[in-house]
Amino acid sequence: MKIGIIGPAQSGKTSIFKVLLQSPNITGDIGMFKFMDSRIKKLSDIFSSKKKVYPETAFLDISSSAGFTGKEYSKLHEIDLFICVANAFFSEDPKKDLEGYMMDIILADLEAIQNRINKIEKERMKIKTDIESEMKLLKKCQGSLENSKLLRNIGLTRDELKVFSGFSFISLRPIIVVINIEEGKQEDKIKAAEEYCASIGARCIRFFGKTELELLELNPEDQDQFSKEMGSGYNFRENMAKLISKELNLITFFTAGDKDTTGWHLESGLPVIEAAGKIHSDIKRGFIRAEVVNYEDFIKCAGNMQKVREAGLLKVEGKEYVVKDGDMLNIRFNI
Ligand SMILES: Nc1nc2c(ncn2[C@@H]2O[C@H](COP(=O)(O)OP(=O)(O)OP(=O)(O)O)[C@@H](O)[C@H]2O)c(=O)[nH]1
Ligand SMILES: [Mg+2]
Repeated sequence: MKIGIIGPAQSGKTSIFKVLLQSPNITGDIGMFKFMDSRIKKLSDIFSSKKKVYPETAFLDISSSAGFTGKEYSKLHEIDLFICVANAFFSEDPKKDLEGYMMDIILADLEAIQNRINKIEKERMKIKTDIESEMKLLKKCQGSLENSKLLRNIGLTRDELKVFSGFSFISLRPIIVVINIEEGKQEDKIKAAEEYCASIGARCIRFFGKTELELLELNPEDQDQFSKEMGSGYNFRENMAKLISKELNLITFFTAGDKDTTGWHLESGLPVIEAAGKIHSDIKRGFIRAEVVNYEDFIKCAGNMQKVREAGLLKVEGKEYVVKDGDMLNIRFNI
């Protein structure tokens, strides 16, 4: 899984990259993002775990400020989700900037569609796949893009999406907009940008770029203090992690013990046998049963397994059980 940071020039892409990776001095354009999850810290305290392990994903700082040329565009194929940064600390009109940038995305996708249409028309005889239905779909998408609609908002079916699996259309991927702001500034402009995001179906989040960058140089306690000052609920990295999980349809399950507490990502809706496979292929192969308690129930029982059992909240499940967000798994296996 890969996430790419895009956005207009000087909007704060690299700043966000540094903050999300907690690396003020990072020089390259790729790094691993840890999905901060306060539940992991809590569990690790309860279990006196020696190590805390967060789910991770690769992040790319993409310098796309000059638009998307053919070569850059094809590189985007590997990106699962885009984070688009809007400058609201300096720009006169962040909403207009965003609209302009979305237009760049739409134009890049239109060009890719046009190229595919041209190719099909030129090589009609040589192409073995069902070109008529692909052509129909391409024309439908072309029309939507010409009406400034992002492809992800036009209700493509699962089968239609399959046809496009080999393409890089940017507007088909989820986009989270980060509005880079400074305290007490431009509230009306920020609101306008947020309303625009809602109108295109993109979730957005506020980011105090300058302050966050300064905080990066401080120690974790000072960072926590800042989060508290910003009011409950402001924790950029954790909120970002939640938004990304939502957009990518990921849940987090946990394994916890004295060695480590680990958070694992799993696609929502999958059975516990797949979760077992994430932990280790041997555990999947030798799966017998899973003992499951959800984090919320565990905490309600004061983190005491005995109480969890007495309250009947420890479930024994077979391999078909669909894992829920926050499930703590203890998988019995035999190989
Ligand atoms: N005042 C203020 N400055 C910021 C903020 N965020 C970023 N900057 C500054 O704006 C400049 C650009 O930030 P970057 O993070 O490098 O932006 P970028 O989008 O990566 O820029 P390019 O890669 O050149 O397109 C830097 O000098 C930052 O220090 C902010 O929230 N407030
Ligand atoms: Mg940059």
